[in-house]
Amino acid sequence: MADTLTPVLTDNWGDDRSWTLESYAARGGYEALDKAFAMDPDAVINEVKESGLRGRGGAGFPTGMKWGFIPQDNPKPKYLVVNADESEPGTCKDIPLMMASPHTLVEGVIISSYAIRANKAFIYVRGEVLHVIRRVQRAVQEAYLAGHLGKDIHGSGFDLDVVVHAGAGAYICGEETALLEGLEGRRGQPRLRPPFPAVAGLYASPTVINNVESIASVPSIIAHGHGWFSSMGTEKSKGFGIFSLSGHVQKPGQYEAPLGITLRTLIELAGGVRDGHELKFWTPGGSSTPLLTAEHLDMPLDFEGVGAAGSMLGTRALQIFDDTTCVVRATLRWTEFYKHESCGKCTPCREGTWWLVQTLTALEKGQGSEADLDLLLDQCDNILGRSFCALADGAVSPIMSSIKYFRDEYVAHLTEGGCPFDPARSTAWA
Ligand code: L3W
Repeated sequence: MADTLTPVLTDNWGDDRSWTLESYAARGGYEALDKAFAMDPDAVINEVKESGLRGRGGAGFPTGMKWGFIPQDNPKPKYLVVNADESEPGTCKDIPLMMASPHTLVEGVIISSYAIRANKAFIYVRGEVLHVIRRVQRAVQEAYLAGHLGKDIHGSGFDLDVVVHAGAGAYICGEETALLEGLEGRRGQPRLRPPFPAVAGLYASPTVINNVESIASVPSIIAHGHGWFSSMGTEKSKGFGIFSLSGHVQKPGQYEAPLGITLRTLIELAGGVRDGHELKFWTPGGSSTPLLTAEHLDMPLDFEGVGAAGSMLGTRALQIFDDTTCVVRATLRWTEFYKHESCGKCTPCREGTWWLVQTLTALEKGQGSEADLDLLLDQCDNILGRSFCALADGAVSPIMSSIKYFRDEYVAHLTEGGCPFDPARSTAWA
């Protein structure tokens, strides 16, 4: 069983003071950087392209291809921005990674900036997690003092400055263009795309924005070669990823494994579902990815496998719910989150998420009729694909999928005039 895990990013998490430069260097930290500096920047981009690494922030866009979009004939400065605004409900991989091994991220930032010829990089960290911001800042400071950042790094002639930026605690700033607005000092609201940030991003300059885990994967790819990385995973979803199991499993936590592993295996590794209970539903990549059920336990957790089941791999935030959970109540909780976090820029999302909460609240209380279920689906239909960014698409995901798989449970709320789950037994009521 143990060999189903592939600890690379998580390998040093148990080390004594793993977050220090001393500890990171003792394991060969910053050696991949010299290997990268010995290569032409385009060769580094090519190595990442060949590895098959796809964005680990949810969308799975090919990382090397994104780097290749940066127009090198554009005289403007180029920027690298790390999206460390992890806020998707259930997603808990980037924050532990930055806490346990911030230097993996910093080394990845330097190699990635070198590849795209950026001399300034920003790490945009979610505002609420002060302890993480301090830890990353400290690692950046250590890297400067050791000559891994600043002018003429390792005698390569390459200069890089890194700024750790604290967000102000808005979920929307995980959306890349809203993040850029925030970084430029404006209210975090998404921009129209195209132009994509690769062409006109931060200060209208070519900008690569990647998730923490994507950037942190780069040093290992450079150190071991693209063939090593692409030998793991599946045909179109290469490599490994951090799967975060939360909720009703015996041992919640981060499990690093090749893409394509199944939830059945991961739940076994996590000690199983709580004693005496069974899996009822789960999210493959946080609450923005449609819910799945026990019938999907053996589906490969890669971009294609989860997509074929009508959901998305997303951030691999596997939230596990057992048979004590009321799916209607869980869905209402998520919907309230999206309503609260809607930035208000576009009407379908601003007004739509409000209406979703009204309709769902009534249904959860057992008020109304079955026609309200169809009204709810109609509201979803009027939001899906009609909003400015993916936030509202995410908001309708748990609703549409929970009705698809658990319509009977919604109806039971109506016929019983309230939640059929015993509040004392259901952790969803806590
Ligand atoms: C240049 C083109 N660049 C696409 C780039 C684009 C972006 C990346 C992916 O949303 C998803 C969302 C969440 N030229 C390009 C191009 N790009 N075409 O590729 O773009 P896209 O639009 O496919 O996705 P996105 O806007 O990055 C991300 C889902 O991930 N998600 C994420 C949740 C996590 C958080 C959080 O915790 N902060 O938000 C979970 O499933 O719903 O669908 O870089 O520029 N022609």
